[in-house]
Amino acid sequence: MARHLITSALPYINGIKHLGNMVGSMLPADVYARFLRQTGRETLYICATDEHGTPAELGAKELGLPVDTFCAQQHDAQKAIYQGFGLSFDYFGRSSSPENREITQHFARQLQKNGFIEERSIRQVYSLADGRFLPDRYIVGTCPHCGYDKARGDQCENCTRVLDPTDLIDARSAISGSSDLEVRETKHLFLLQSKLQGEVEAWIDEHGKDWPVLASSIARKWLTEGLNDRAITRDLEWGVPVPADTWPELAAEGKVFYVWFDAPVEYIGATKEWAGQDPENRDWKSWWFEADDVRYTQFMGKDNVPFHTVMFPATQLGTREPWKKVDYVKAFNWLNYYGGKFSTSQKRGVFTHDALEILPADYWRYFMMANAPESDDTSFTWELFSATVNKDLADVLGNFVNRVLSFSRKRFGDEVPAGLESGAAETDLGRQVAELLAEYERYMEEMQFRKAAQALRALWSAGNSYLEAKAPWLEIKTNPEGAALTLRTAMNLIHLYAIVSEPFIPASAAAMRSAFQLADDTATWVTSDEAKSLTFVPAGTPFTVPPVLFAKITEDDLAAYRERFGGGEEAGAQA
Ligand code: B3M
Ligand code: ZN
Repeated sequence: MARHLITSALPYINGIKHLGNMVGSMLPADVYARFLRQTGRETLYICATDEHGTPAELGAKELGLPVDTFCAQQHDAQKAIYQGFGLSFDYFGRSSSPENREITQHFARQLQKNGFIEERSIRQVYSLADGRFLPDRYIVGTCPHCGYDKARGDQCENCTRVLDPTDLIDARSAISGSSDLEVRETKHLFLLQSKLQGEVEAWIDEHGKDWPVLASSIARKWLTEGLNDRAITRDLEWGVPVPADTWPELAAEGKVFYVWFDAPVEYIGATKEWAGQDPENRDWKSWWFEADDVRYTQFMGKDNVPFHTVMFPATQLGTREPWKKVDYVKAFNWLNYYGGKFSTSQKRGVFTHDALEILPADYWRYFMMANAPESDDTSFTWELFSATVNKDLADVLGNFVNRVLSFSRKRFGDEVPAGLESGAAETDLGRQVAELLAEYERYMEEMQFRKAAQALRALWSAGNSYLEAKAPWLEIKTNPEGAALTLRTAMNLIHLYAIVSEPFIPASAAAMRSAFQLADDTATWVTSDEAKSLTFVPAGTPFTVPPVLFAKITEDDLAAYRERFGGGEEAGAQA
């Protein structure tokens, strides 16, 4: 059986991420990783902070901190938030680690040895006001392709095109705002991607066949436009240094690798960091080198697709070593805020630390996955968020759990009641549950998360319909044994929900599961037999009634959130 390697795009170190970042990378990766583990697949989920490059230097500058201190603090802050969201990384590393430095330098040496790196003199933007070169994000201006006026020197976040700082129209320094710029000569390393174009094309032809359209179309667009040789070094303080054994002159000038050169390598670097914590039992290389038994799935927003489907594979191919390449690229569109963009720089939208301060992680996890921007951009609005929470989580699931357990305790005490043998209604319910579960599993297997969330919700609804039809609160008057059967069956559903809902709402799932003091409750998934018979939790099992699982969001809450974060009109006007 294949081992599963999962990575989600590495969040940049500068600043707390917003919900749009979360839903496009880490959260779906976590949901999938949890599902794979629960269904018995060996799984390694790796992520890390992406720490190099201009964003880190600019972020540190803003706070007046040395860049390494800044990164250490930001890493800890992000890590705590992801823990709060229940993200089940096997390891959350740092691209500034010695492991990543070593592997990145190894990659560069291999590429050099194989003739894919060349030293070139180039003309670079130099800011007289700032007394330095302005690579990548140190320079902003208007995108020559789409006209977006806040395009950065390395990429236009509006049209996702990769740019060169000299492409920008009306360029200015991001540090001082000065447009007193001139172009100067300096030497840099170039990755000769043009030489690898054919190989990358062949690789995508073979391996990209079953990728979602979003990923494969972006990859193809890039290839059609032609792979350009790209500078992979920068004049920055903070980064993986160019190794002196191979390029003494550039190393002496203090050049470092471009952040997008070392960031994907950190997937491997972080795996090595993980292994270093328990060297007897963990082998990083077996996941990455000649790892034919590994199925590797990447999660990312659409702006990151070119780097993962074209540039990094080109780098890997160019090493002429058997590094594991991605098998499946799950890409996401944008989650918008009222139709406008979430924006870190403009601090618009809901940020992950604020989200956790307001409500428990499961509310956000469920909402985001149920509305994941898979086939199109989707929008976060407070109205949709509260409607989803109130309906799906509070009414459909939470209310079912609470109603069943408290009613049963009131009428039959602290143990699951015995009552009649299952009848026709239970057989029907079992069949329906087994079908929905199979559907849910299929969508999860295919990483169709919105559909999976719908199937999960349908499973929860099936319980409600059963309960409404049997109406144990009436049944108890004329047929107490029948009511006991209904409640016992409903409690079995709760236990089943606890297991299968875990990928989406892990904390609530744990609360539901621990309601039952079952002697041997180690099952990680539900078999179809268990789903059909709904007798896994036997009569006599002690149970407790957990506190309300999901509180409803009131009109007052809603007003307060709109006030605090800005509602529709304001965001729409800015968009
Ligand atoms: N840090 C870009 C981003 O946060 C970048 C991803 C790196 S993945 C190797 O959008
Ligand atoms: Zn553009």
